[in-house]
Amino acid sequence: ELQFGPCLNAATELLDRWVEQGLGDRPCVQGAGLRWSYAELQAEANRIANVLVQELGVVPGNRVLLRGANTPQLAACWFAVVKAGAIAVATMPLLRAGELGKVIAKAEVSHALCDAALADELLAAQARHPVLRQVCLFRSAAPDGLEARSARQPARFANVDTASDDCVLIAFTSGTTGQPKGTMHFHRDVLAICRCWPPHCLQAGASDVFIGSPPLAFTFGLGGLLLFPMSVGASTVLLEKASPELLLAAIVEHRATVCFTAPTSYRAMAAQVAQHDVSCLRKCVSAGEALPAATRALWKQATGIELIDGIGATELLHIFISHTEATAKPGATGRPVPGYQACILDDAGRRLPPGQVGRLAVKGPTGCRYLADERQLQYVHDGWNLTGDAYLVDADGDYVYQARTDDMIISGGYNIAGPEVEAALLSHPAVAECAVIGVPDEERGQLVKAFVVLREGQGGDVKALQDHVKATIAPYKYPRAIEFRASLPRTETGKLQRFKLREAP
Ligand code: 3UK
Repeated sequence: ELQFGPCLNAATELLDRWVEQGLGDRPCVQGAGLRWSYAELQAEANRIANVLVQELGVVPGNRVLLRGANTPQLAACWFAVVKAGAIAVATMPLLRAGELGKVIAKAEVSHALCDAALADELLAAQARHPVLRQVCLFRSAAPDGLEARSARQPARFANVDTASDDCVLIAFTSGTTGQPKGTMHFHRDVLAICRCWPPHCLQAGASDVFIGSPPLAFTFGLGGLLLFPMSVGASTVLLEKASPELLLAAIVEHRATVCFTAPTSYRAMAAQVAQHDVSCLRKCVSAGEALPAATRALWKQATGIELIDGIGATELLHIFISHTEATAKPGATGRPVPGYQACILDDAGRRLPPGQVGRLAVKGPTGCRYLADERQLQYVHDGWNLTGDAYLVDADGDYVYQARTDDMIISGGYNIAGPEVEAALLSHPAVAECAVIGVPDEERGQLVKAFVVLREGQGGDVKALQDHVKATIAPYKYPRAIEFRASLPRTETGKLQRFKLREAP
């Protein structure tokens, strides 16, 4: 007898289900001056899906590029693409024409839905990549804009009957080094991440209000600010701009209960939180880069809340190793999330015992499929994904982050993890932000160098900072060079761009 995989469309599960159950009036998504219920988001997504299929000629499997700040309209476009059985190709708002062109070429993008405010760079990319046939602008008053087109379409749409292992999303890695890599995710992956980490760490319900800074183009934001809230019938606040100041004000304004942002944003918010009533917050999630113990302590002191740290990756869609609040331990990321396995390997691929630093490998329901073959062959073996991170497992079985594998510093024969030196520096009261890299050195091979942003009103005393590091971690790790800066280069996702500091003269 022939066996067929189950048919399912992620939009049916996450969006239409609530309306069918008679819960369509519940608040779903707000932002950009709009407040939509589940039924309203469904109607918008259905109209846009009709535009895609009837007017723009999208067929199942087409790659549709999405570009815009976090808004309810962008969320509606995302669901419209999913409903139409097409593949969303999410792009970060700050990408320029050159970078967008690479995405268009690598993912073979045929259509795009783009916020009118961000049209220029995309149209410039389209001029050089005619494979992109159709660009339709949203949040636009133009007669051929998405709003004018969708207003003519019915609010009903029969979701394309996709299979659970049809591709639904191509996400590009943020690329802290080198070229962005495209990774494919299936309908079932989108649902799997809602069933693995959130029930374990958030225990969210319909009354929760989610908020945060990561763009929906970054899978940290897609999960935390759209999929996770919708999987439990909660509501979400999408912010077009989410600097620490704006995020803090929005938490208070919307009485948000669950917050997603990066460690640097928690540090900046902690410094200002005293003037705000954030007693509404129930869960605060940190990801994107390592959470230093000093940042955990800072946030706890300022708000009483224990941060939930989790490591995720574009390749695996969302968080795969994390603590719960109850098991949080300063300096450790945590344990594999239910559904995932992890281990530490040496360079030859052999498992290492606890205490030894090696390469992190992860296996789970959302394993990686790169668009590029070489990458797949190099980084994925038997369903085990090499994340590019150096980790160790401590005596309690907790996974402890060291550095990106390419960021390990070798100085005077010692392996030194820059983030460990950063964590030590951050525990000094004068330090607001810092980055530690290895710079070429004739005598030691590499020299540990720190770039430090001082807290307001603090003077830069190199010797005092060096002594503080020597007293906090093994003295040989102390930064022999310290340079003070007004700010540090970061990606849109809050990650330090250490390569920019290495390249700088
Ligand atoms: C680093 C962390 C230590 C780590 C992401 C949550 O960051 C995400 O995806 P990216 O593809 O980068 C992945 C890399 O970022 N990293 C992320 N979180 C942590 N390092 N502690 C952490 N808590 O090097 C990892 O390999 O941009 C994060 C959910 C979804 C995501 N895509």
